[in-house]
Amino acid sequence: MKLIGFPPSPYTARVMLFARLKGLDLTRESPPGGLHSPEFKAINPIGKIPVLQTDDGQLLPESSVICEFLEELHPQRPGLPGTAQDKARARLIARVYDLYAAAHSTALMRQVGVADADQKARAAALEGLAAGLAHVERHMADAPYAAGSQPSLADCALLPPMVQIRRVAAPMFGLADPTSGTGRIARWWKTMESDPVFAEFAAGYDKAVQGLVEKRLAGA
Ligand SMILES: N[C@@H](CCC(=O)N[C@@H](CS)C(=O)NCC(=O)O)C(=O)O
Repeated sequence: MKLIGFPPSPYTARVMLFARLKGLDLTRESPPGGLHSPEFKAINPIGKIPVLQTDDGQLLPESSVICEFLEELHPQRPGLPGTAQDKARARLIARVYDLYAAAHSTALMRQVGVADADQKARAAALEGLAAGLAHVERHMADAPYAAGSQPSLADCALLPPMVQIRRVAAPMFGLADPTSGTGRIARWWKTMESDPVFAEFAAGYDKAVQGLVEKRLAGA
């Protein structure tokens, strides 16, 4: 199995981290011909990464669906632990982030390196992102992991965007950093920093995000 995606993509990172949490060997490859190429359009006509390619050649887009597929294949491994309620909470955190916060974070990422960026759109994205994160926070467990006492899909969904926010929305655009202070996201972030698997992944992903930011600032 391989995952088609780019390292700075938070959705690609979600799947790579979930696979790591489950102890699965998943290699990543860039979209053949590039993201906007006819080759990649044949793989995913929606034109989005990531896409999972199974060993028998099946193609599966959408990061949450890919994670659920890996979970179905290996339910005995870590990923979605606990009761039905625990699993629902993990899924809900990922879903709420995707539905109510993700688009705003993407909008801000797209403004990096844009000299005449739309200030109204930026303000709306900052407001929307803060509101979306507050919704996420309301559904999080008190500690230590996002959905409870064990790591789950929820941590894998939240870690990449939070790394992005710490690099872009907070320092560059003035969003109140959700990982500092006393809120649930801040307490959860401390767990991410002290858990070797998540901390190592966050460091690597941060480098990928930093690389993208530098490229955009340089106008590439
Ligand atoms: N809902 C999708 C979102 C994927 C997504 O938006 N991927 C971005 C990269 S982070 C992408 O492929 N963007 C390319 C484009 O919009 O042209 C998922 O969860 O996989």
